[in-house]
Amino acid sequence: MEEIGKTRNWTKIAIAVLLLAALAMVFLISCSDQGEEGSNESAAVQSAVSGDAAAIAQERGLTPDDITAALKTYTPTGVHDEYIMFASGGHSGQVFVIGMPSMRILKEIAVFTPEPWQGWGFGELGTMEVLESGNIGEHELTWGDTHHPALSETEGDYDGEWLFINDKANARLAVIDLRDFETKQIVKNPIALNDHGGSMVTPDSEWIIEGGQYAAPLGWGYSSLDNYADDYRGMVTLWKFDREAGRIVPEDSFAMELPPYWQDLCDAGKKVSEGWIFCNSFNTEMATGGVESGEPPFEAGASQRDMDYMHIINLDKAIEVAQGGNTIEVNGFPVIPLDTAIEEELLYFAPEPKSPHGVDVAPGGEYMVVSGKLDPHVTVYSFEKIQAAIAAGNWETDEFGVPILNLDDVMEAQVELGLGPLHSQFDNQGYAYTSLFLEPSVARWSLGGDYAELNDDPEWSLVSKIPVHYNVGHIATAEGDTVSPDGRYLVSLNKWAIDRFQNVGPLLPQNFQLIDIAQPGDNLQLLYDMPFPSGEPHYAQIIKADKLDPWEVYPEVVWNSHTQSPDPNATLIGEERIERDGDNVEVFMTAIRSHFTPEHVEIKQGDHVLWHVTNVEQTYDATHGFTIPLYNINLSIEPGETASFEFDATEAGVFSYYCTEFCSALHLEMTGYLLVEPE
Ligand code: K7E
Ligand code: CUA
Repeated sequence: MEEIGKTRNWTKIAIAVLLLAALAMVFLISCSDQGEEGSNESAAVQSAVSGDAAAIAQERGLTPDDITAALKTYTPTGVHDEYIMFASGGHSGQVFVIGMPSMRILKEIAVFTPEPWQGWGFGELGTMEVLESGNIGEHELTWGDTHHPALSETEGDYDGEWLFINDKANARLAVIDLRDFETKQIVKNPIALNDHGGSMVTPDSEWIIEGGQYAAPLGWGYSSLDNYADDYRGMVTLWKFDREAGRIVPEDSFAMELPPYWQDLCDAGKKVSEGWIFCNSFNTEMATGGVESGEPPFEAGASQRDMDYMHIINLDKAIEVAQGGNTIEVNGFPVIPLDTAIEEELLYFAPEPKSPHGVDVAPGGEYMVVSGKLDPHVTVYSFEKIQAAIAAGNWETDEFGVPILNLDDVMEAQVELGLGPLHSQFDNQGYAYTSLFLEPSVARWSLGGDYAELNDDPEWSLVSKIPVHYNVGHIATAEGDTVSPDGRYLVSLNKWAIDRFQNVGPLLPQNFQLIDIAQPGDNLQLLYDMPFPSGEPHYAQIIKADKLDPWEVYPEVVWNSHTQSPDPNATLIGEERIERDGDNVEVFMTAIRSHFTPEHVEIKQGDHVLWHVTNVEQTYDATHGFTIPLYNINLSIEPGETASFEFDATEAGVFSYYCTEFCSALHLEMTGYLLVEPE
């Protein structure tokens, strides 16, 4: 039987190869007016396809599907990817930049965790300052649990300028400048110790949403779990982003107190629902755990009720209330109290089944999609119906007095998809995609309303499913959470890899799977498996590569990348010097292939040293590194950049500093002596 199957496969391969040969012929004919070179090349393509390709496919045991997948993803040398994916790095605390469809990792962006290649957190003053601003009091934090990257948007579409990401473990938010792919700011949430529902942006990135998760007394305080309903609270924080300055402005930001349900993910309304935000929640049971004392464990206690509450927040009105000063201060940060939120009609609930996860707003803003982890459906809410229900004033309230709209009044549809639905994304063909953790697979389903005319499938129906390997969390489609999704590709961010790769010991990589979603209907193709070896990424966003316009080198040979302006301590060639003022020594150094100037720095034990290095190169990719042994100093100085560090020369000795980037044939000679004379 197997043999017959194999023969059939080979027949299919032969057909696929013939098709390719035919394609090559068409290509050859269409190129025939391009002169001899073009036609030679085409002939070469044709013979490679018809001859070698079949032999290679046979030798490697490739199926016809494998061959098309390879053709759809293979990216020749020098060819750039069409899309760029920004993936959270999970507990690496970083962000990863990945080209698509090749799935090549292009960069790790250091965010919450020191990273030596970028000289992030190894003495360079700007990086130390950013990392230190994320500390909690005296407590130095050297990692993060990055969850949800958010690209900045203009009118609901990615604009390629900024990237935001949250640290779930410590409730922090970071701002990354996409001119140089560097983290510029970390802010610590003043009222919560951890978060989850961040970061999401409003359609013009004026506000960055950071929702909470595990309720606790606001302001990092203490209260016994016996006082849970009274003292514990949920929250959502709205950070004001100043695009001009490229910074979050904490003084203009605020939070809203919420009942101690566990707020989960949020999404900003867009188009028709712009000015509102939506957060799902779970543990409306207010379970407090305690399995060790005979209480139901959280997983059971927090899953008793059939419904939790989607939080519907009138953001525009909340901004007015906060700016009007109708707030209390918690840790010096303005918070709209829950009672005020209710009185001012800022907050409503809609029931959502059951232990929900994820809330995703459709491209036009008309619908909110919520998945119930323990319910086989996605529930779709209509913004229009929500508005009508609010206007009708027909509701009950929860024990805190928050209005709960009737599910029947606000629901547009429920679509049965399968087991363990989590997160949804959208495309340009009227489809939504939802990850099914337990199956594990990704479901394609059709939207209704105005989206129905974009495909031939019946509205609000399951269209297709594709298995993924294994245990999918988030999924990301190209620009799939904007007002104009591209479709084309979907990446399934799978938590478990199990047998997909060579065993590398009990700790396995995650598995990103690239799926072709370009064809409508029951037509999804798995293209590529990419092991992800650093932390557990949760979410990713995928942007069209041509929307990004980063610098090749810094704009001027004096650049401070933290202020994004000329550095007063920059040193040009001929200006190198060592200045001494008592025990304080200041070094002004240049770096250019293949030397540092000066090459001797002679100081005394006990000196305090402030040292600036300017890379005076303006050549693309001519980065120099700089390290001094023992003192834990390591910098990356990109073309045009000035980097500074300081240290106390407590140890006497001879320290060879050198360039850590292999920058030229004489890179090993790019060195110098730091001589610290004993006291
Ligand atoms: Cu579903 Cu943190 Cu977005 Cu993980 S969350 S999967
Ligand atoms: Cu500069 Cu090696």
